[in-house]
Amino acid sequence: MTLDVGVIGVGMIGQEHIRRLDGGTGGSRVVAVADADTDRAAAVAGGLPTAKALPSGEDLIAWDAVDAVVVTSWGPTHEPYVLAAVAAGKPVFCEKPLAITQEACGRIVDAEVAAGRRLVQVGFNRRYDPAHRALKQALDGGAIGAPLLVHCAHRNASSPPHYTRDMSIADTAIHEIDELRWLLGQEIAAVQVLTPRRSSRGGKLQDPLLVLFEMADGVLVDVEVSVNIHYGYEIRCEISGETGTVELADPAPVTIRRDGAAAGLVPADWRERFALSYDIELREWADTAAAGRQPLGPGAWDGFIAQVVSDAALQSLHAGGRVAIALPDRPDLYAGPAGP
Ligand code: ISE
Repeated sequence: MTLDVGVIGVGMIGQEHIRRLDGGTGGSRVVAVADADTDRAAAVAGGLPTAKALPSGEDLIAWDAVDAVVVTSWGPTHEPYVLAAVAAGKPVFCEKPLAITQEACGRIVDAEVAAGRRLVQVGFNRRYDPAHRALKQALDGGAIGAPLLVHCAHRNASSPPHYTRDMSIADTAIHEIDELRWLLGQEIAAVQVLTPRRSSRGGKLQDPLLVLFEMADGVLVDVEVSVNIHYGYEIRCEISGETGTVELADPAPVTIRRDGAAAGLVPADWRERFALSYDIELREWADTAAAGRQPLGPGAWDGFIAQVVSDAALQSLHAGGRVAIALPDRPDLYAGPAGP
């Protein structure tokens, strides 16, 4: 079966996902697009062999020709579109964050529980990055014994003009929040955000940040969040265990030796570093949806928990101090092992 997909939001990541989903080796195609910028939606549709531009996201979700929905629109619009897709009984892939408040995420969880089946997948793509999967495989395989400490760095070369202080947590570190739950198989019990000396390159931003997470089993995690580090885009993660350490290898595919130096290339941005993870993520999502199966990846509950932890981190950023995190019981609909 060919999965006919509708994409809401045809900005940069939306157009990238369209290229991943339309034709190619997979069994999906894009038959509808919608965007607040209707001219841009028409232009994108015009460049696709089988796509129409619909007047709104709601119209796209309601159109019978759309089997499944991708939401890559502006964050505050995620909730209504995801709720509409769930109400329509259509699988929906929503780029992170699931919604911009934990209350909105909770409404999506409630809607899925009421529907009695999982339809929502959230775009926490690191679970699909081969390097992160190898990291988890080594840890789960007992290569270093029980994990004790984790050291992470999330480094952007620069931040866009619309980037705010809170986005360092809600838009950037939210990846580590989901990744740690998946990697360690534990919930985050507390968080504290420390504010070191500011980079002169960060303008009014508090940049960098140091985020300290306490996992439920006692593992401690430190995450450097630097969003104007200039040299490139780099994601680091090292796990220190009872008998050794395991860490993400340097991303450089090559090392250049010249002028008395040896240097590995560093990706310019997250699109370059994680292109393959997005390919794997969208392909698995589309194949699973086409087969009529529930999504295997991070779902609405993961999106909700990430938002709860993100809000706690923001509380620490704003008011200082350690913030304990109390999580509600997980609905039975979301029981079972964390996704890939
Ligand atoms: C962006 O939205 C992402 O998802 C990237 O992975 C992250 O590194 C970047 O900081 C975010 O703005």
